[in-house]
Amino acid sequence: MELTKEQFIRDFKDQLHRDFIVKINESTDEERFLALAHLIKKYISTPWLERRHDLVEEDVKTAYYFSIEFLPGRMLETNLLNLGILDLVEDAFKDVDVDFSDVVNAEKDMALGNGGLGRLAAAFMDSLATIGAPGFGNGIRYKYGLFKQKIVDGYQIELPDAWLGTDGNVWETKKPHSAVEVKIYGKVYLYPNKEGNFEPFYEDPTILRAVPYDIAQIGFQNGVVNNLRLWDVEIPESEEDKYRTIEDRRKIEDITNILYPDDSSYEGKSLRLIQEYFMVSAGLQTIIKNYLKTGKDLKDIHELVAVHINDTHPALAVPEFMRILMDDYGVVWEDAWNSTVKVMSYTNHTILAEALEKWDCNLFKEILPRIYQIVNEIDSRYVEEVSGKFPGKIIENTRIIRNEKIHMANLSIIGGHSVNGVAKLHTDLLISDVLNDFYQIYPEKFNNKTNGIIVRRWSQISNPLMSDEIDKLIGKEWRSDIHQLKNLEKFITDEKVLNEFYEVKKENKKKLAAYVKETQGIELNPDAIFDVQVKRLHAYKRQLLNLLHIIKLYWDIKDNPDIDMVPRVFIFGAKAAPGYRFAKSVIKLINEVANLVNNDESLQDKLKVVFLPNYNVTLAELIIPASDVSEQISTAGKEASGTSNMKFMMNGAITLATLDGANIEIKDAVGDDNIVIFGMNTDEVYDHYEKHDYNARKLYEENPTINRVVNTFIDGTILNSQSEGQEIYDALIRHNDEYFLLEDFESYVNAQKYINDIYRDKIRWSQMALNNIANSGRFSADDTIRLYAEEIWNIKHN
Ligand code: GL7
Repeated sequence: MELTKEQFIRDFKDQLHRDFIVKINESTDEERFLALAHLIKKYISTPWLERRHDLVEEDVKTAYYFSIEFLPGRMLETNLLNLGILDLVEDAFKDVDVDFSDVVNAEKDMALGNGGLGRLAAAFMDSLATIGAPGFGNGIRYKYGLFKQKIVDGYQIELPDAWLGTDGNVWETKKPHSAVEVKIYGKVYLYPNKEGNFEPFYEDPTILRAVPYDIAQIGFQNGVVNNLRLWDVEIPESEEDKYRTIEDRRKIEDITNILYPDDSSYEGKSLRLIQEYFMVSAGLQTIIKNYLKTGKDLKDIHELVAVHINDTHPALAVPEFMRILMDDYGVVWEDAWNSTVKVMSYTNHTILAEALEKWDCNLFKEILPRIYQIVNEIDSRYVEEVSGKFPGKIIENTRIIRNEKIHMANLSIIGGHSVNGVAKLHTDLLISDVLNDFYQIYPEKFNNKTNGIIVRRWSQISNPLMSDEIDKLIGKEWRSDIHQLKNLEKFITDEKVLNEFYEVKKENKKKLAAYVKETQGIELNPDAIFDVQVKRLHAYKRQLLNLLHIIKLYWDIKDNPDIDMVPRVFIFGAKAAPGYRFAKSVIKLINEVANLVNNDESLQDKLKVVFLPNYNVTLAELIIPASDVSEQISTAGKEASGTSNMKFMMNGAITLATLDGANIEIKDAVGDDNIVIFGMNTDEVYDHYEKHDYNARKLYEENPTINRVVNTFIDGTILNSQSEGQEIYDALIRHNDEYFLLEDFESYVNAQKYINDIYRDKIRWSQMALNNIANSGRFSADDTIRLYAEEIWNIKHN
């Protein structure tokens, strides 16, 4: 946008005066942040306001991304960058003597998501606006975001994240006039009407008022502003009499109170099902109303509307869309179904069995009586359609209702025209294994869309030093055209350049070290290798394998204090789902091993272990630029894609990885010499499953290193963690090590030795790092979303 620094300073002062009746030099950082955010909203209000009107008026097909999670983190810098005024504002703040980073830090992290899945949804919002595509988000305005993690005595403690405070979210705008009603519970009777259709009659339903809050999604320097709509629940005025006690009211308010804190697993809680229906129903009602403003026939709605089901949580979009078309607008089943399938598309984000949503029929019927009828009908019609054409077993396996459960993935696949996985390997596994039965029926529905990241956030915003260095070498165009990063390859043998990148990394390490010193009191040596594993804590992600290796190093140094190794700092950040016992035990043990190692002077600082509490997007922005090694060590076949792996590579960290998820594509991008791969591949893992021949105890008994490392958990070396140590020992030895840590252990140790060796060769290491940066452009979410736009939604973009 066109704006001079002087004008901005005037606008900003005005805003501060008006909002807080305060002069700039007397204002607090929070006031400055809020005023700046208000000013940004003012700057974008016109394009934001016009966006939907324009789309409706010009009959432009629009995609709606339905997701139960959106995890944007902080939005101030991204918004300024996308408006094209980040530098200008930083500069202006210097002129008026305000520390810009303090203002940035006054913003709370918007954490309406658990991890990769939610972060991806937020990234796609940015990318949709950036490629100028008409794509809007639809989700829930949780009062409490993902819990805040504190570590007390080594244990995870969860604290509520009351991110809205008393004044709400500064980026949002409440739209009460766009509220809609959503019905749950009660009984539904169907009466035949004159046209021979059935009309539902609701007896004693609970009526909810869904109120939207809109958040602008600003495209990167292109004048486009899309919308993310988050729904909050209220009690409708007409129903007030029913809710006299605080407790009664709370039952309703609870619906949008909390984000379920489970990542890659789910609990069959009725409140969650209500959340899913609530956001889906409110979103679809609004979409259909908007569509009708075009004056077109409802049976052609698929020509102007695409709805994306991000994982199965919004899968109720299929029967709800049917319900609205039939019950509210009188469309006949066949036409409604024809549109529904063309409108809906679905992304699968995991193959873990425990994450596949299945709702108990009785619970489902009680909460969503009308939707239950429709799902039943979809199921019977599906069986009718495919019977005789496919073996009975395949039909049985793909039905929506089976064993008194509603299978949400099946509903999403049958009710949509597209199913995609999130990395090549993941999609291959869906096709060949997890969803193979469906693949036989609908091969044309399957496609891959490898995840991507907002490269701008993970370079320009979180790593300004590296970004400036890149500018010096290849100019600034890469900031808007990420594929130009490839031009960095020219410098791959330029020792001066390599040294400069090395120094940039070191500066970022010092910054992180200062944070660690301040918050944890642990001193880190910036010349050590910063070896980082930050992600949700999950057995399949194998933080425990990392810890086994740390314990091995501990014993190596104890045995041989003169051991020649590059000092190593292991950094962890990880939240565990509050009910996930094993994960919490791993956190406790990481912290106790950290205590052991960091307080043992005989290790002479060769080894340090840091667990950084409350890992979130904001912390990631500090950690990732400071990382040398990116740990992506999941059991092959388990991590659908991963996205932090992409963020690390683009910041010049070397990926230490199994051949899992998008790691494989990172390897393709950088070449075998610029990544360190270890462990079993997916075929080898599957082979064990088939043959049932894995024997962890044998490895434990026969390999003296493994034996010693595993025994460390139970022999009293690690203090204050007897029961957790025993639990881990049991998981590995008595329960046969479900994720094959012991089988991959040696290969991992060797890979780590290799890392140690190449790190000594500063030039070689820096070449690897630069190669990673140069080839990271292909993981831009802008490109990913372009493929969604073209191949799934059929919407236009720039
Ligand atoms: C996830 C996958 O585990 C992760 O590998 C992937 O990158 C992400 C986005 O596609 O989706 N699936 C899932 O259920 N969660 C994820 O983060 C919570």
